[in-house]
Amino acid sequence: MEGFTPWPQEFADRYRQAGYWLDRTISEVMDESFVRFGGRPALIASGGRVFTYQELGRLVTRMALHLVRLGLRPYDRLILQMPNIPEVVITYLATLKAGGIPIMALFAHREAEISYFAELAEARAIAVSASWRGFDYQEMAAQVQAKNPHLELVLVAGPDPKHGSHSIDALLKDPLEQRVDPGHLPHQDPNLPAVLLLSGGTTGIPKLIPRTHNDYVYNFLCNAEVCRLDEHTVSLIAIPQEHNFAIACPGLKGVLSKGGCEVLSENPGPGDMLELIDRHRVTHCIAVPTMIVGLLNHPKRQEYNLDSLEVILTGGSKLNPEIALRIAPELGCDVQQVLGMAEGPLYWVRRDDPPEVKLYTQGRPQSPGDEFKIVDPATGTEVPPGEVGELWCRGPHIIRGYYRAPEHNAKAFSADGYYQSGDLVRLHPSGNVIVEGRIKDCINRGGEKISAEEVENHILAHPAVANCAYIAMPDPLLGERACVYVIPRPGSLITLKALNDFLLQERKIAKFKLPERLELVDSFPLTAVGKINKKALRQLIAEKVAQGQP
Ligand code: OOB
Repeated sequence: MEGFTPWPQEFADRYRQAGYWLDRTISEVMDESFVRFGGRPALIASGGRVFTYQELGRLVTRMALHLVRLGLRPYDRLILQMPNIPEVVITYLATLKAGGIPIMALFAHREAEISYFAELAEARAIAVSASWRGFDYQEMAAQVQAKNPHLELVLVAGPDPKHGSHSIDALLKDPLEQRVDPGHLPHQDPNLPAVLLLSGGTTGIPKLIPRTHNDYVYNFLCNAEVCRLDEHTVSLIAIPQEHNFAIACPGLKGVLSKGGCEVLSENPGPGDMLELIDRHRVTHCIAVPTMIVGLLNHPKRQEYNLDSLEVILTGGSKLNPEIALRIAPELGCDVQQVLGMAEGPLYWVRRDDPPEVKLYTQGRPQSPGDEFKIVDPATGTEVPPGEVGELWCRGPHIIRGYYRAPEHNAKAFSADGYYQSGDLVRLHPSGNVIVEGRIKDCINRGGEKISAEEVENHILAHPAVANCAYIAMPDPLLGERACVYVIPRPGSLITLKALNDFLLQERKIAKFKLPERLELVDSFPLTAVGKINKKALRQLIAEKVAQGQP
């Protein structure tokens, strides 16, 4: 497939021989579960609606047949963008079953991001929810479609489709499987991309990450083992379902592969999460660290029965040890940290690691087939054990290249195929790694990654801005928030509100990327080679924040 970098044959052979790659598609594995666990609950929606494996399987097949009937062809890309409602699960699995490739957009994305993905991947279809919390996704899809002629098919979760789009509600009520034989649905090649994930953590504009069936099936099966999932697992997903953590680490597919049940929370707030844990006897909760802080500090926490909760799986940003220490005594459950990346690497703490390892490290590779080194980023040579360096990873579920990004791939992967993560880590004597920082130019806002260059390009389009630097400032709750240093054009005035109005209304970017502080300056500190010295700016803003300066 054009734009996709496969694993070299020697590695593919090795991964197959070791039993990591099964040469099965995601749909084959899911279909097996739908039959095997038939009458058991597979999915529970926020409103309490329960889907058994059998029912979910039927709806997925039905929707897949409709997608093919509407013109989706094998390997066509479909942008998926919905909140945590059952339709997101059904449409995701149906796209795979129809032979298409879902692009896992985030619900928070707006026209700028969605248009960019549509263009880059030449998407043929988009599936959105109608309007949600005051934003009209259908209207946005129509705007994206107007600029992207290859985007032919718009599907909308909701009853009243506009602009010639199709209602997912109506499709799910039409039992096409009774008229068309599902046996004729296309079969995909397990060596080719199944899903395109979004990169969170790269330098530069966001990239698309091709995950093949072989790599992604192994990814969730391996995760399900490491996180000890089984038929009794009830897993709460309150982070966006489209995120890698929620869909495959172990996420939806890990849970379904083992016969467990996923509870989908539409709302990521701690009140809803506590209520759902109590009501559905949740055993595994997937959360970013800020959500754990929310659960711990919720004023009505004592009113809920959390006895069923065995473990909180957490990653996306660093878990503060002070918070980690409160989990067992206050929530009565275990915690399992993961350093995860959409590019594939997954470093898990193990449930039987000793307490200090569990609380203070972010884990070790999930698979025996994973290789990693900690290197000096300047030279690419390994640092002595215990010293800080960049984490480089290679393995059966780690990509060899971004989708349609040859120039970036040459920089992000070593000649021998290691993914250069941009994360700074140190090896703990236990063999686990500890995250110490990062060298990639992005902001991690409570697990939501923002590429600095992407937002800077939008900010530079403002007529009052001569130059800018978008950087992280420390925040006690989210870890980091975004701050922008701006050199205004001579004679121009700019305020944070005016800038953010421009970013939202003119540039149409996702709200979580808006800078939360604006610093006006006449010049920037520069590095020896004349680049903006962001490290110096980060130090400057950290001092101001620490001193409480407005
Ligand atoms: C997960 O994936 P992404 O792709 O959204 O973000 C990856 C980046 C990492 O490179 C690292 O900078 C940061 O997020 N990160 C962590 C972390 N887990 C991820 N930083 C510190 N401590 C951690 N535990 O975020 C992701 C993917 C799968 C599972 C879980 C998280």
